[in-house]
Amino acid sequence: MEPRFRETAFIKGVAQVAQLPLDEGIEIAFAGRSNAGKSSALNSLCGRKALARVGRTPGRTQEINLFALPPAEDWRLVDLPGYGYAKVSAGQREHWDQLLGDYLQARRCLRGLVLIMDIRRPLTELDRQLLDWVPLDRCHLHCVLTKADKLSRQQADRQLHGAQRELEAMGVEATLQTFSSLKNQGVEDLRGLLADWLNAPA
Ligand SMILES: Nc1nc2c(ncn2[C@@H]2O[C@H](COP(=O)(O)OP(=O)(O)OP(=O)(O)O)[C@@H](O)[C@H]2O)c(=O)[nH]1
Ligand SMILES: [Mg+2]
Repeated sequence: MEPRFRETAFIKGVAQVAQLPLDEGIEIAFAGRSNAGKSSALNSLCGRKALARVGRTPGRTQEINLFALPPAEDWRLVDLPGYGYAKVSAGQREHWDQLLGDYLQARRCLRGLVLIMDIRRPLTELDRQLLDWVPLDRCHLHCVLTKADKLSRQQADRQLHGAQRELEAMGVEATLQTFSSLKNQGVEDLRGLLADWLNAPA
């Protein structure tokens, strides 16, 4: 089945894993540092201007937001809360970490994680911590280096290869690509990859 990204529709936002829909079907989650460009990437992927909120204030996406992806009844895209925003209380941060960790470790229908990173600083300490939570034995990982429009083609390629080498050194198996929501670059590659994940046998 071909996913119809343009028809993606918001289901709900949850602040607790207990409020998630039944753990069935297939979910593809998007994670990344606050302000990395996660919501923008989701909007580009779905060819929509305002599916996911793009905040000028970092840390806006505070809940797990779920979206239905047709034509399957039970395919979902999941916008996870951004991490690493400094100006929040310790309690709030703890809540987000907990929510993120619980989701990643407990969710059986999680088929793949798309890690959105600013191409100028991929694989920060917090990204590495997140990778520790991802059950890589049963979940694909794809790294999207976004805001590529901020760099020359040559610089972007250098960043991509650097990140690739770092992941290899960490023993983490992942695919990578450059991306720009602003220029709509890499969108078709991302759509193709997610379609493969959705259609692969579990
Ligand atoms: N130049 C450029 N700017 C981008 C790109 N993607 C996002 N931005 C900008 O980066 C800022 C953050 O984008 P968001 O998509 O809201 O980031 P986010 O990761 O969802 O942030 P939180 O929800 O706060 O965690 C916004 O000002 C966007 O306009 C891109 O590809 N190129
Ligand atoms: Mg966001």
